[in-house]
Amino acid sequence: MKSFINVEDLGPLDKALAEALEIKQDRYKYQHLGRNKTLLMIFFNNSLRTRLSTQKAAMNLGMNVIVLDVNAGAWKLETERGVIMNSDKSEHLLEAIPVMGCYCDIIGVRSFAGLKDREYDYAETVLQQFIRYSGKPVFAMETATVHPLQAFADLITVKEYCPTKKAKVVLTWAPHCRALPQAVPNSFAQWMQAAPDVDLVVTHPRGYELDPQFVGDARVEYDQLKALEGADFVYAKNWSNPGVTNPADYGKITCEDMSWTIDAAHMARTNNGKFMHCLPVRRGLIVTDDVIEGPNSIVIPEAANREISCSVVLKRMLSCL
Ligand code: AN0
Ligand code: CP
Repeated sequence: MKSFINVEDLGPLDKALAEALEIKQDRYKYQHLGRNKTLLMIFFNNSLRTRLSTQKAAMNLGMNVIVLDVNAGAWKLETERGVIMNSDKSEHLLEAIPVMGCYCDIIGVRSFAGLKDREYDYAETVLQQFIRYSGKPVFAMETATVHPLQAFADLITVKEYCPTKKAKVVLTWAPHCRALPQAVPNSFAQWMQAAPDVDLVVTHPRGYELDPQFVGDARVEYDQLKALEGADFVYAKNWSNPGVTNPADYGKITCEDMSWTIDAAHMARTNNGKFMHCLPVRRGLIVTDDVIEGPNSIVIPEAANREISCSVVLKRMLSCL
């Protein structure tokens, strides 16, 4: 595997899931693969889970790890071409990327959407430059439009908690005080649509329609309470307006309706449903304390599976070096 961005990069999902469970049984089984191999993790944005789980997965595989926080100690990077570099940005990404590629075997990139220019974000401009100019396999650690390590961990979690029957999974928008990217819901929708035995229903306020390239023909139900009926899993997430129905709204907060916050009354509609969120989560906006602390909240095992999803991805990449 040369890059990991979309669900197709992983090939058949039942095989990937079997590999994930195998690694979970014995996470050091492939320790020999990473000997004298170096992972470079590049963060343009903050992280807790991705930073720790990716580093842990790499260490399980015997790799060396270098972490670069671009905004803390590195030269400020210019990402646009054709500009006169007389601002505070000392170095251009187009030199920085091949230099970084010299020091490692695999690169992970975290670079969120700017939420100003839909075309620029949805072209995955920064990630594509890493793929093109680093000369190394590259994986997304949440980029402008995708968060595949999260979606893969989410799928592993759904399959662990509902291994036999077809699961009704509801992706629900919830309110937030800041404009957040669409990467998590995009990937979640894409992966659940591709997954075996998952019935995905998406619910959000009108105007928050996700990009069809990710959501496909998933059922969209604008009545949140109706969508939650009989759900086995409730996957809450805020996202800013994707600008699909109205391009001028891209990246904006166009709904602040607090009735979308997941509380006990929402969960009572479900089939004793499990509560999921990628974290970090803001209590009182996305979800109430009682729900996230309750017996049906599986946010911690979900986060733990980030180590497993990343182990599968790194193992696949190491096997192709
Ligand atoms: C990010 C987001 O919504 O994409 C990261 C989630 C994994 N969240 C925040 O910025 C709070
Ligand atoms: N879920 C997730 O990716 O969390 P971090 O932003 O903390 O890495």
